[in-house]
This record gives sequence, structure tokens and C-alpha cells, in this order.
Amino acid sequence: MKRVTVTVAQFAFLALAALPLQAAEMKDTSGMKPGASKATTQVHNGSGTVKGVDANAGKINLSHGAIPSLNWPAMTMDFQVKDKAVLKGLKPGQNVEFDIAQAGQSQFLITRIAPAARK
Ligand SMILES: [Cu+2]
Repeated sequence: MKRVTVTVAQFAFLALAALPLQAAEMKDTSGMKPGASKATTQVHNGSGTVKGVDANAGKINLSHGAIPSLNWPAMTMDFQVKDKAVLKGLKPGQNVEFDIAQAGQSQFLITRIAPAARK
């Protein structure tokens, strides 16, 4: 338990420490062409099955397939959604396709989720 606490604290520290660095990098690269910056938010696409929905908290539990662009294996996990409205009508057992955007060092937001097309 103690080790987990330290790890989280370290993550928080790293996230805070990275902020001024990022700002400095942005200044240095202000002459770069759009799209050339590393800061551009990458969207990752995945598919899976809904395990549970917590509409009030804006959370969804998904059993998702591998997401190569994130180096993720298949797993079951909770996701925070960017907009709670996207959870409307989603039910456990439903197959879905979704987009994920990285919102922090270890934070991921679902920016789009929709029932998967039947195969
Ligand atoms: Cu996952």
C-alpha cells in the first residue's frame, strides 16, 4: 500500500514538473509548422464490450481489445469520458467502438464512444 502511495505522489510530482518544461518547449518551437509539434493530441481508437456504466461519475468500465497505438494489451478497465452525454443509451454487454485521448501522463479520456457496427 505504501509503495502505491509513493508512486502516485511521484507521478503527480512529475506531471507538475513537466508543466514549465512544456511551456518552454512550446516557446522554442513556435516557428514550427502545425502538425510538427509533439504536443499534438493523438487520438487512439479501440473497440470492446461495455461492462458497466456510471453515468453520474462519467465513467465506463470496458473490456477492450489490444490498442497498438498505446502499446496496450486487451484488458478490462475504467475510463473517464470527456462528456457524460456520450454514455446515454450505453448498456452492459453492448459492443462499442471508441476514441481515447491522453489527458495526462497516465490519464486517458474517452472522447467518442458508439455502438459497434454489427459484423
Ligand atoms: Cu485498458
